[in-house]
Amino acid sequence: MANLITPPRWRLAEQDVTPESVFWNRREFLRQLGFAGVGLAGLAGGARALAQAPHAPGAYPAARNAQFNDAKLRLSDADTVVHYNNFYEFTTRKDQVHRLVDKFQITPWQVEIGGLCEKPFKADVRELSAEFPLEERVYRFRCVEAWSMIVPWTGFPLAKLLAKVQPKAEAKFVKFVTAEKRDQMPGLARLREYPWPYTEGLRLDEAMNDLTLVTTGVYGKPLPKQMGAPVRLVVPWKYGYKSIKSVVKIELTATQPATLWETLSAEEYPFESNVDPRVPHPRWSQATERLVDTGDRVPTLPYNGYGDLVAKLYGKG
Ligand SMILES: Nc1nc2c(c(=O)[nH]1)N[C@H]1C(S)=C(S)[C@@H](COP(=O)(O)O)O[C@H]1N2
Ligand SMILES: [Mo]
Repeated sequence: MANLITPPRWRLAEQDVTPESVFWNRREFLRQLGFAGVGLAGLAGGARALAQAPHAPGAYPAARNAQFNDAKLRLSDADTVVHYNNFYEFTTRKDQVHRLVDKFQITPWQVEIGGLCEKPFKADVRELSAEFPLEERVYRFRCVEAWSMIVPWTGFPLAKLLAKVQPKAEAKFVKFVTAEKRDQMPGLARLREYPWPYTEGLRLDEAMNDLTLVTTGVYGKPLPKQMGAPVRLVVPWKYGYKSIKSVVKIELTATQPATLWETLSAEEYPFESNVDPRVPHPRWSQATERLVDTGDRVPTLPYNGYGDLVAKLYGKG
């Protein structure tokens, strides 16, 4: 099971500076918007409105919501974060994901929201998120492999999207599914035994919690492909694998959905997966974590530091 069962490697192969235009796939965004060869300064009229849409460069940076950086966390270095990725659909090598995403097509991108709800719909991701104002939130992010980072995400609460589709009373869980594009994701064929597509799930009350963020950007820009463009989830009190990337489907269900990692190893990657320093992974301690950019080792916090907002979901606090 490759990296998730291998001791993490702290030395990054690639610390060198990459031009912004490369690591943010900026040219790609412009091409998708039909602005290839046109400078942003040249946009006018209707084009300007489009540039305000959540997936356009003009929508960024969104205003920071100060409520979600009360600890005044120091942001992790952006260049390190965008080149250190887990995205097994491409490769298990964290420093190589960004090199393998060129062929990954993120426009057009339909997202389907259905299952046990009154108003299911399917829409392009830009329409879907256009009605929800974007905000920036600084969250701690803790991978089960015991590395962590502090990231300014841009997005909107999943609760708003769920309110729009109106979950039925029978809905108790939310299932999320990543795109499965065989021709564009070389990792799918290499990890043949994995139960693709990548799926994740939350209880409905977890999904409705204000912290759970539908995420379209990072560091004040649209998400780069290696970080789960055009839309991913961020669930900061749970281990990183719950924060599923490049989502195409969201489904309300009555029963707990199977997830990729739980299917592979329920003992190591259970459905709930709240960050908990007292519960070791079967093969390593979860008491501390290593910040990806500085290499500093720091204590891991219960619920990754979000107990005041989520412990109540588990009958604690
Ligand atoms: N579809 C998909 N989503 C995924 C993963 C993946 O392999 N595929 N990896 C998960 C894991 S283990 C982590 S730690 C985070 C990493 O997100 P980042 O690369 O943006 O830091 O994405 C999560 N979401
Ligand atoms: Mo992870």
